[in-house]
Amino acid sequence: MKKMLLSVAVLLGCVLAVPRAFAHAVLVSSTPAIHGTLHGPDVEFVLKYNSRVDGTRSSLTLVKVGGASQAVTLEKQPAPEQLLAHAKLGAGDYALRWQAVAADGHISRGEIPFTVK
Ligand SMILES: [Cu+2]
Repeated sequence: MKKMLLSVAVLLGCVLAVPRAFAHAVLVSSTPAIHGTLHGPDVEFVLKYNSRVDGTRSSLTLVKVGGASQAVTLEKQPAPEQLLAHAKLGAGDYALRWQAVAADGHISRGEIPFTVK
């Protein structure tokens, strides 16, 4: 309950403090899609948000299911609302954990489970 109140407060703070165009980042679409499949070994990650994200302060972590996790280096942003990275991956199940810093300074996080064939 306390945690829920806190997120409501954070959300409210965001809505009240900044114009709508600069709200914190919500993932709109991604490659891979959630529970999507990619063909390896060369894979591309593209994350699209509803608002600008700071590519220098955002981060991606790749977790192999039943294996290790590794940081993924973000490349030059193709657009202000997008994050881009590449990796070489063997077949298996993975999760891409993202942390995005929006223009209002708010951090949002999420996870994209996907499979490499
Ligand atoms: Cu925000």
